[in-house]
Amino acid sequence: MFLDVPLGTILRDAETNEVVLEITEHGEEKIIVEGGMGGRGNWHFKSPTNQTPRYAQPGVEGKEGAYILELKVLADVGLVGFPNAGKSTLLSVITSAKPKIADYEFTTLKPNLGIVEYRDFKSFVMADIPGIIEGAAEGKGLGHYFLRHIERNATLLFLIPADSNDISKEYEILLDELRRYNPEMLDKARLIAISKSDMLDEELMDEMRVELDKDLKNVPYMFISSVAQQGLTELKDRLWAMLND
Ligand SMILES: Nc1nc2c(ncn2[C@@H]2O[C@H](COP(=O)(O)OP(=O)(O)OP(=O)(O)O)[C@@H](O)[C@H]2O)c(=O)[nH]1
Ligand SMILES: [Mg+2]
Repeated sequence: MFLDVPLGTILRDAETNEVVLEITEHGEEKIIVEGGMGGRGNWHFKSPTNQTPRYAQPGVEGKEGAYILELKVLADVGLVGFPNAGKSTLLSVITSAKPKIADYEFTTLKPNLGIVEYRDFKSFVMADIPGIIEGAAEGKGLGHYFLRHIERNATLLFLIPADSNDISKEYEILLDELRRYNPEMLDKARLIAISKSDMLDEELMDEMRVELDKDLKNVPYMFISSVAQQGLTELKDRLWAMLND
């Protein structure tokens, strides 16, 4: 029997709970329990001197086993942004999570998790946390309380709205708050998504690119819109690539 499983599936022995194997490559095939072998009937043993042999060879029994298939989440993404940046909206569009969304700050008061279902059964978890503001280190806004929820994430996705007065400054403030919380947060891979880009036209985007290339230096950024569903596939591709780097 063949069983198709998603990448990242691990197989545990149901009795010992030990991990027996893990599917780490696309298209990988593993034999879990070997099937039996057919026997040989008596006509196999027919010979000139024995036309009606009474001897036959029995087959070999197949093996049996009980296993548990478990999907190991390979890695995940934490969303970082000011209140109202569109974090929960993004989560609601690329996962089946249904977080509260509203046009005011601090809509999200507790973290939300969603699974981004990705092509070929790939998936990763995305965490949406309350917005961070300047001075969070001193306890402003919801402070640093929720940063621990993204402390273990492999990758950080910074969400900065297209109508921000100064995108690179907003990014620096967020980065500084993370640094003050725990300098190790800066060791994580980062991507900036400029949200609500449906408010921009191509010309404006081109102008912004010139500025952003200069100010953001080597931090990768891209334009997305959750509402207009723009750039979301590319976003998932890039996050996936970062997670697997
Ligand atoms: N035009 C436009 N508006 C958006 C987009 N994404 C979100 N918004 C709007 O931005 C507002 C805030 O969205 P939320 O997703 O609640 O923002 P948030 O970052 O989760 O906010 P907090 O939970 O308060 O930190 C809502 O009015 C959304 O409808 C987008 O792609 N385009
Ligand atoms: Mg929110």
